[in-house]
Formats: sequence, C-alpha cells, structure tokens
Amino acid sequence: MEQTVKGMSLDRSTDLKKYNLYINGEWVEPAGHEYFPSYNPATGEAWCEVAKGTAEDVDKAVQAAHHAFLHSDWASMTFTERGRLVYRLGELIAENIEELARYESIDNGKLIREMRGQLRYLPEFFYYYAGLADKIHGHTLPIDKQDMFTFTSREPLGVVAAITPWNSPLYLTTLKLAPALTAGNTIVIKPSEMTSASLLELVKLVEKAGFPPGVVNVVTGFGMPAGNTLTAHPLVRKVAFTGGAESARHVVRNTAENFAQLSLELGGKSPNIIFEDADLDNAVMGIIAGIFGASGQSCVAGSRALLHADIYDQVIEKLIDRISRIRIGDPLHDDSEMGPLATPAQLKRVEEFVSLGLAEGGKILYGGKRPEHLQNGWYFEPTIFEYADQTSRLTQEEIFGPVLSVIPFRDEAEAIALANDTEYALAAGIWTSNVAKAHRVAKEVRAGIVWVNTYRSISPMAPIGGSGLSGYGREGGCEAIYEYTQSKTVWINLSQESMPDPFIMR
Ligand code: TXE
Repeated sequence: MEQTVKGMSLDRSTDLKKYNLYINGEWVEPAGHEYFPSYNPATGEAWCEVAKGTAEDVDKAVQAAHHAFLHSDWASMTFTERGRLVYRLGELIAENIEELARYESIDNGKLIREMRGQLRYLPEFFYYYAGLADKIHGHTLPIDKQDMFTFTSREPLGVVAAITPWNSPLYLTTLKLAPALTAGNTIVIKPSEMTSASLLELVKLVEKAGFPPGVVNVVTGFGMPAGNTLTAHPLVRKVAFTGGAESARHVVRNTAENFAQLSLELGGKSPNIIFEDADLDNAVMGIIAGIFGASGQSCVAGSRALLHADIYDQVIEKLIDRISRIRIGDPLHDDSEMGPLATPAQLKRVEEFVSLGLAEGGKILYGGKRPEHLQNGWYFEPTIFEYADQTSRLTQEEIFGPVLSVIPFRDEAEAIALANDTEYALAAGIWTSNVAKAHRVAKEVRAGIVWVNTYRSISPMAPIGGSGLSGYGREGGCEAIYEYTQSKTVWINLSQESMPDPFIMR
C-alpha cells in the first residue's frame, strides 16, 4: 500500500522513511543504532522509522547546546540578529505549510484541514517573538542609596529541554521553541515517540534559516531513557514539558535534583458553562468545537458541558442533531470532519472510560463505540454521557478523547461550584448574553484561560497555562519571555569616596 507525502513516495511494506537524530547541526545515527516505527492512525500501519535516542545521545545533544550557548556565533549575536533568524524560520514554515500539515496528519491522525489551519497560523508565533527579541529589557531602579546606580537586565538561562506530546506536535513545540530562541537560549527537543516526523521536517527549516550548529537539537525516542535523561541532565537549566501528569511527576523529581526551572502544561477537565440567556446555536458550536475538534485530544478540551436546567433539553437536542451529522473519516480527506485517535493506547483509554462511565451509572445519549464502517484505524464516535452530578470518575478525570459529560445546573452559584469541582484548572467557556454575569463568572472560575462566547481561540499574544493538576507556568504572550530569561541586578557605586570600614556600623 502506498501513500504520498508531497514529492515523496512512502512504500510502507518495503522501504520506510528513516529519521536520524539532529545534534550539533548534523543528522546522526543513534548510539544504539536502533530505530522504532511510527504509525499512521488512519490505517494502523507503520509509515516511517525514527531513531531511538539513548542516554549517550542526549548527553551529546545537551553538550552541543551548552557549547553553542557559551561559545558559538549565537552567543555573540545581538538580540536583533537572533530575532531575524527567528523571523526567517517563521517565513520558511509559511512556505512549507502543505508539506508539514501532511506529515502531522499522517503521523497523528488529525484532520489535514485542521492541521493546515493550525500551521498557517504557526508563523505568526515566530514573527511575534522575533519582534520581541530586541525589546527584552530590564529597568533602571530609583534606588534608595546615595551614589548608587542600579539596573536590571534579563539574560537567557542556557540549555532548555523541551518535552512535547503527540496531540499538536508542531504547535506545542512552537510555544517553547520560539520564545526560548528569541530569549537567546539553546534547546534540545524530545518529541513524543508517537509523532516525531513533523518536527524532524521542521528542523530542516531551522538548518535552512541559518541557526548556528548546536542551537537547536532533536533527540527522538521514548520517555525512558531519552526524556528522563534529558530532564535530569545537570546542564539543562529549564524544562518546558507538555504531556500527562504521570510523566510530569518524573520530570518534577528530575528537575528538583538540579534546581532547573520548570513549566508544566498537563491538560484539564474544562467546563463549558451554558446559561439560559446564551445564544444557544453559538453555544452548541462552542461545545462541539471544544470537545469533538481534534477528536477531543486537546489540552483545553471542553469535556464537561454544564447546562442551565431551563435550556438543558434544547441544547441536548441541538447537540445531537449536529454531531449525528459529523463526517468521521480519513484525516487526509478534505471533507472529513473528525479523524481517528492518535494511538491505540488512546483508543483503549477512551473505550475503558466509556465502560467505566456505564458501570458508574452514566447514561449514553449518543455514540459510545467505534464507528462500524471504520474498524481499521483508531476511530471513535463522538460520545455524550449524561450525569446528574459530578461524583463519577468520567466527570472528574481527563479522558483525552471525544467524550463529553453533560450536567445540569440551576443558578450561577451552582454553575461556578460545578465548574470548580475538579483538580484541574486550565480552561473554561462561558456562554451568556449578560456582560455582568460573564465578568462575574470569569472572575470566579478557577482556570488559566477563560473564553466568553467563544472556545479554543488562540493567539501568540495570549498566554496559556493552568494550575493544580493542569500544571504551572505560562506559554505564549510576552509572559513566556520571562519563563526563558532571568533577571540580573547590577549595582554601580558612583561615589568618589573611599569604601567605609565594614566593621564600623553606620
Ligand atoms: O503522555 P506522556 P501520554 C494527557 C492525556 C493523555 C495522558 C497520557 O490525558 O491521555 O496525558 O498521555 C515524554 N521523563 N496528555 O502517556 O507519556 C513522552 O516521551 C521525561 C495531555 O501519551 O506524558 C512524550 O514526549 N519525559 C497533554 C511526553 O512526555 C517523559 C498532551 C508526553 O507523553 C517521561 C499529552 C519521563 N519519565 C497527554 N515519560 C496536553 N497537556 O495537551 C514520558 N515522557
């Protein structure tokens, strides 16, 4: 069976495309000479092979990044020059969107048209940060000491380790790569073992843009040993991690050992709150985009719809009317509206949650199984579970699939209480035509991002991140620059008088 990625023939049965590691500006074989297959979620078949990075490879990559940070042209470049390189990378991505989108779609099963949309927007992140490059400044302090001139500056941290997941590989890498480079750091990226290809293709553009060797390195492979060695490496000064809570706990322990800085983005159980005065057609589109977009594999998935009792039946009817018409199918087809899950493990997880939901007394209003006509890939129907309260695991735990829980509420206070009744705090949607209510609820809801009458909007200018089980730290926006720099305070004594004897108290 043959599949084509713009200009390249991929004959899966014989000759899989093989990807090496990218270390110090060179494509190198892994020290253990081992490779592992990457699978196409739409067919369940292997389509490329990826280098299995070892601890030795990770060490090489970190050493290269450390050297580049201290001694390469990168180290002596002005911020403006670095910004130009970041901008150039954005331009090159813009020129290669179709190809990168196809790699993402084949590797993680997301719709080609969604990936095109996401990747068309990706260069904006590079342009935004490139523009910030020479505006990273400190302050002159009105210091309370005579004859002292005191100022702060912001400096890069050193080697950054980026650990990325499989759900939006290039977008989630960009949130780390663009600000880390803009701030003058060097980086080692460990992409998900499930979806490494699109990043390795993007790295070819990093090369083309002219970044000095060692500034950007990619070590592919598994959490153990590659991710673990990278996050435990003593030369790594900052780890930016997006993934699951279990892996994150390992990463927290590793960075604690070396006191490396850390930001964690771990997903959520985000509520979409629909008040009785909302535009219900818009709200229904928001719920669907929130949970069935990307087949629910999004950190900000709106997996709980909290519906005011007065409009409960109406919303359910509208929801089912639209989702029963969702075209599930091959993500590479332009008319498909929902693709497969990215991995068999994720499909199994969704199936297990559905069984659990039924055992817990949840009622399925729609879906709940694999689509009959698509048994080869890792597809699952859009699914709605109805619950009277939020005590079940299905309403409390992140599923990361197309499974929505709907729960009724009677007033604003109850809506806020339900919204906050979770250990996660990443995102929330509020649907109302009452401005005062929108502000009140936005203030009370525990979440790092609140969308009012919209859902899943993103922008390079807008920070993303959460608290509690959703992690800590922020990506995106100017704030991200602070995550990749540290402040230095410089005191200059302007006095012409001699230093006083330190043992004579003034
Ligand atoms: O993620 P993992 P998994 C959630 C979602 C999903 C669950 C598990 O609920 O069902 O997590 O997903 C690397 N040291 N999210 O198991 O394993 C790993 O190689 C260092 C939410 O697929 O956490 C990969 O590169 N790194 C989320 C990355 O961590 C380690 C996105 C993420 O994989 C490691 C993905 C270790 N010990 C899952 N172990 C979001 N926030 O969007 C693994 N890794």
